[in-house]
Amino acid sequence: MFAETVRNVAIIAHVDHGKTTLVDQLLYQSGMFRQEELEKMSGGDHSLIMDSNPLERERGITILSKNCAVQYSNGDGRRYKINIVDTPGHADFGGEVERVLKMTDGVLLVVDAFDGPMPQTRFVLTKALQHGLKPILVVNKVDRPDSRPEDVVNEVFDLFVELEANDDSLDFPVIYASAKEGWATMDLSKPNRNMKPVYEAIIRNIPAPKADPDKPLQMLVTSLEYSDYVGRVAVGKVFAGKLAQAQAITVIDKEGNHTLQKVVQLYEYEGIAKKRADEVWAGDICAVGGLDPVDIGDTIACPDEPSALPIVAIDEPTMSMTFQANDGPFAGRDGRYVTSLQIRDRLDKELQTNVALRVEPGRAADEFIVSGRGLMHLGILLENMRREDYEICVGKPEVIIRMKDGVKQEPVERLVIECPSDCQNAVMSLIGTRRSELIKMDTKSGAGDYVHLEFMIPSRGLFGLNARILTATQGRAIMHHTFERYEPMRGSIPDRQAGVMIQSETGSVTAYALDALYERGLFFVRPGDEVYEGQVIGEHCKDNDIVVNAAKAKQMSNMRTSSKDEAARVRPARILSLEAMLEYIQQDELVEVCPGSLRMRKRLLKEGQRRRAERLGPQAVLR
Ligand SMILES: Nc1nc2c(ncn2[C@@H]2O[C@H](COP(=O)(O)OP(=O)(O)OP(=O)(O)O)[C@@H](O)[C@H]2O)c(=O)[nH]1
Ligand SMILES: [Mg+2]
Repeated sequence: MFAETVRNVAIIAHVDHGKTTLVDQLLYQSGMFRQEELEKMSGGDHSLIMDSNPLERERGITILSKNCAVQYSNGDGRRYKINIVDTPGHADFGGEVERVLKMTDGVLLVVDAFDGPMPQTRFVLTKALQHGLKPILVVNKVDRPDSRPEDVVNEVFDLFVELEANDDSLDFPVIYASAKEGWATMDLSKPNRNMKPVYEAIIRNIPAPKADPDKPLQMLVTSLEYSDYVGRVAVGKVFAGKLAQAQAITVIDKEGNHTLQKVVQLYEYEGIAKKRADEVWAGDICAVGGLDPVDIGDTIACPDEPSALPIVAIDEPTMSMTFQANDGPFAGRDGRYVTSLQIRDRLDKELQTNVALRVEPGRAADEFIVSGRGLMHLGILLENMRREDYEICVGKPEVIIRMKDGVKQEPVERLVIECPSDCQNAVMSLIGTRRSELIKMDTKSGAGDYVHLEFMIPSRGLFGLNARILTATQGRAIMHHTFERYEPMRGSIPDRQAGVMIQSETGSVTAYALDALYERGLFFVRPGDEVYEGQVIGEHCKDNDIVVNAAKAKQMSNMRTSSKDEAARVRPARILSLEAMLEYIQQDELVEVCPGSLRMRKRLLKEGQRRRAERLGPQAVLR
């Protein structure tokens, strides 16, 4: 039977533990491609093949989960098709991981041989166990000089026990690998030169899909892609029956509505590409183009005997922010699409495939409330819009509060911080003010004097924390957090403590002016930068906002004085990333996101307006 020669496997892990590098190696070593082809696909600059979109390459992270497939012949002469799903490791995309797991029958749980299990390892493993998926542990990066593979295996085992895995799962096979160097072994004392043990372990340990080709067609849509030619492309596994090109099908949505449609394009995966297929059999993963309507969680069924598969839960957003047209004085200088109508169209298009995103009208006509799974999720959308020549102003991200049984609830996250033990006090005092509780404190075995701290903390408490922890520990601490659950609202958490410096007039920043303001604080701008009235140009060293003029030119005089401009004291500007800016701003401020620039500004640009708003109360400040 066809399904017996198919394996569907997802690669899951905490961020950066090497999932995509591993998938790339599995593609490289499958023998399906010539070396030049692979080099071309990776963009020729040592990028990962599977991180194919420009933002993924720039940031070195996976944003979208992706399918690929390799052929593998094992010793018994059978040829297998292994469908591999690479998943994103960042916590904001956890919901996507959970969904794509529905396509698979097993997982490779990749864990860094130094880090050991981290918060997202726990999250994705919980989901895999809940779905009854067979795990294989891949201890990756064993080439690292500080690697501690045996300890890591024990830690993962403890995690399985803590998550109440059954005996069968507890018996997980272990592979030691260096995805980067392209080798894997089941036994560290027996070095190996290729990835063969990984293919073999998949075929041996991951069950063939339970799929009956003789039953009526059922395919579950687990992700969506978008093509300019055919619109939405539905991706998922065929659980029963088979699908053929041009076949009539019934799409059953989550409410149980049926629509009769036709398969316009049918694809299966081959390598990293989608290949046109005449037929796709139960057990395989495929993509269907030309359906409308179609959505995640829908079942594609046979019109004669349509029956729906269990629905796929979609994560509710936990964070929202307002998007509005750029109404600052530099609007339209940089981007091509600036009107609120253009922004709305772009958001509508995003909603086609970005399933965890919500868009609602805002308080004002040109304002939208955009909600998502976290700062990274919304930040990536903004980054993509910048690249496509949009200009947008966005407000301070807010966590989404829910009411449950008459009680206000807020998102709470599991936060892990690892740092040398001499930093521990600094970390604890920063976290202490943020309504968190310490749930675990360990020394990290086999890793010098590192400590491992785990907290539960309201998502609100995470704003701006990363930057402060890095400063307090001179960059020696690492921190990761993952959404855990909604809990009754905890007390207030201090806002940004410092005030800001607000520019008083439009102009170009001078070294002379920065020198005169040297004692006042830090600057986000450099000499020569164009600034405008109402722009936030620096951080005040005190807790109140002040209006300054960083564009003040030196008075011209005939006399040569001691050349102060040449000796101007200018500290290096503090250049914040988009996400750092979003964490930095307060409610009366906006981040202006343009293709070539990022600025922070007051919502109300004129000092008079701000004063009036202050008198009338905070609501007036929010227009
Ligand atoms: N030393 C070493 N580094 C590795 C190994 N595998 C991956 N890396 C490095 O780890 C970093 C992250 O690798 P990725 O493959 O992008 O990790 P990922 O798990 O796909 O990351 P996300 O998709 O963003 O969650 C890259 O800099 C890799 O070069 C390995 O076996 N050894
Ligand atoms: Mg990746």
